[in-house]
Amino acid sequence: MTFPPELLRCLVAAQRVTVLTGAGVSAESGVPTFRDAQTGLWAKFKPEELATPTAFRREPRLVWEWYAWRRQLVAKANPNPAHLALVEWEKRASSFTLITQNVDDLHVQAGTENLLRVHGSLWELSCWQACGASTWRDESVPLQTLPPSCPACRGLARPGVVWFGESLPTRELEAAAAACDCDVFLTVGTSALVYPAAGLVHEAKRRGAFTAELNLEVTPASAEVDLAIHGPADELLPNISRRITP
Ligand code: BJW
Ligand code: ZN
Repeated sequence: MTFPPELLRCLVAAQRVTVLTGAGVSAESGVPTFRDAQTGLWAKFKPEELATPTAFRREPRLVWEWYAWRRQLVAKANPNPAHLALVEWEKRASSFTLITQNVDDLHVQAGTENLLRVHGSLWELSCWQACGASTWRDESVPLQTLPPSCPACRGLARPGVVWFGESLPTRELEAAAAACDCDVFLTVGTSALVYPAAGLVHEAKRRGAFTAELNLEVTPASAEVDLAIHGPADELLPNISRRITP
């Protein structure tokens, strides 16, 4: 595998590195990407139509069944070489921020420390009634009751993820925007379709970062970045990481 020398030079010299990941990073771990064709039971639903407050208001049980199915898939998954290469990279970099859109927590499991989960987590729940209870973690598979309820008010609980039309968590979004002030911004395994996360690479470029994309396919970001490399993240990331090790 050959990498453009300009990428390797920039990576070696970079003091501040920011990486944005999407579902493609977890594909090799067996977690379906968001826009993959849904399988079996879910083939007739568009994920974009399930991941909305409107869908949940209309059919909370159906939406919870979809999340329960995904929790059971993710529970069996382990971090792959792409997640692990990012952990190694963080250890060597003077400043490293990983922004992930993934809700599978595989970066947490791999051991990344400076991690911003901008779309939440499949393993967290919150109160749909917003009774004031804070978000809680529930890693049981299967869930004890479906749909689950809020431990404080006994009303309906919701998955602790960010749906279309909802605001991203303020602290994470602000920190992600600050991390656009970097030397290298790498976007990996994301379709670059969902905002505001998809806008971060443009912001980094505007602020002078060298920008690169690693993805199996061409995305709307490909033409904007300084360098687009096509291939699987679980091969590209460990390979890059090895080449920039002193
Ligand atoms: C591989 C690979 C391998 C595969 N190796 N690569 C500006 C312009 C237009 C629209 C908007 C805008 N600003 C906001 C919007 C609206 C909306 C939006 O972006 N819509 C667009 C779709 C048009 N955004 C929102 O609503 C956001 N909220 C917001 O902006 O609030 C502000 C506001 C609030 C109230 C009023 C007014 C304003 C919220 C977005 C939340 C997204 N949530 C989801 C669901 C999370 C929960 C769940 O998982 O169920 O997040 S949607 C879904 O997409 C999920 C993902 O994190 C996200 C991104 O997907 P990702 O990771 O890119 O996955 P895929 O499947 O799309 O792509 C996989 C890629 O991997 C592919 O490219 C493959 O090629 C590649 N690949 N194998 C390398 N081995
Ligand atoms: Zn409640």
